[in-house]
Amino acid sequence: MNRRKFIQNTALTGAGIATGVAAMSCKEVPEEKDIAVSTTKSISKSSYISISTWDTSSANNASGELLAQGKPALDAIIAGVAVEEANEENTTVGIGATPDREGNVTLDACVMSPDGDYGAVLAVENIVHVAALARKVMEETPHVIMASKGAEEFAYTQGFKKQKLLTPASEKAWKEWLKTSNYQPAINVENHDTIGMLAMDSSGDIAGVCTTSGLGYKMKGRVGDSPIIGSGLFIDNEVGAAVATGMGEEVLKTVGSFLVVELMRNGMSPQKACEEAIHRIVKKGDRYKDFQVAYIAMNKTGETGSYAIHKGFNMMKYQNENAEVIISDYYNK
Ligand code: SD4
Repeated sequence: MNRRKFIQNTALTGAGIATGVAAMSCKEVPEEKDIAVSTTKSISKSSYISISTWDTSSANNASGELLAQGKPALDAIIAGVAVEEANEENTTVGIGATPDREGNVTLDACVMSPDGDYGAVLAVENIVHVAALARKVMEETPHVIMASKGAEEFAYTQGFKKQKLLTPASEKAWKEWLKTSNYQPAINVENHDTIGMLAMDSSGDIAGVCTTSGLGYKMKGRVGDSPIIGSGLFIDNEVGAAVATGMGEEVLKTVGSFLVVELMRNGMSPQKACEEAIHRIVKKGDRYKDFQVAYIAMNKTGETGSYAIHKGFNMMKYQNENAEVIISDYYNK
């Protein structure tokens, strides 16, 4: 048990960033090539850490670099995920995201601050930076969730610009999809790249964010776990934080991120807590074979963990000017 296998770790200079792949298995794993994941290190008070879901290193490094400058976790994560929200190539976040089956790009996001505040926007159209908008809901309104047209109108009052989110590429892909209209979210494909990001700043305060367009070709009006407190994201600054990605319906039914944080409160490591939350889903029956769910988590001492149902999930980690790609361990071996 707890066998550690170091695969590769390459330090880059200049930008002060290193990229590497660290690997560790937390259970008996038959195949060396499948061994994965998770680093656990203690963090000192003056240290900081940012982690994010999937291959979102530009976003996570942007957050990490702000933390390195002493910026608060909340500012770092909102600026971090904004990098991907503005990236047209990412088809599950912000501009260029995959639309619903009627061709509307609708975005969901939420944020939690170290003092336990929460803000979210659901099914918003025409606004790229919905994580920043969720923060505005948290800080500038008496509410915690705003949806659809109301959220969009609120955005304009806060100075957000109206922007078309359906790009020529995402429109072309949607028109292609319409030929079959086959709704079958594929593991690690249509679920890929929603960003959940968690950060602890040099004061030891934790904040988190989740931003997504949800599942590609979803039904009009569908909202997943990502903007919902306790499911897509949960922070308790006394304990730690967790964020989810993948099939939101399943995360919602197990209130996954809250579960991970509560398990950490009861003494589990972030790694074990992510594993247990995945087990709650897979033990319901065989349907897990057709969808992906993954969690990442951190606790107050700077330990991190990640776990997925299926192979192919990564966590980005930036700590003390060192950026790593963590290949996540997974259930379905
Ligand atoms: C959702 N959980 O809307 C999101 C999708 C996702 O990576 O995370 N994709 O269900």
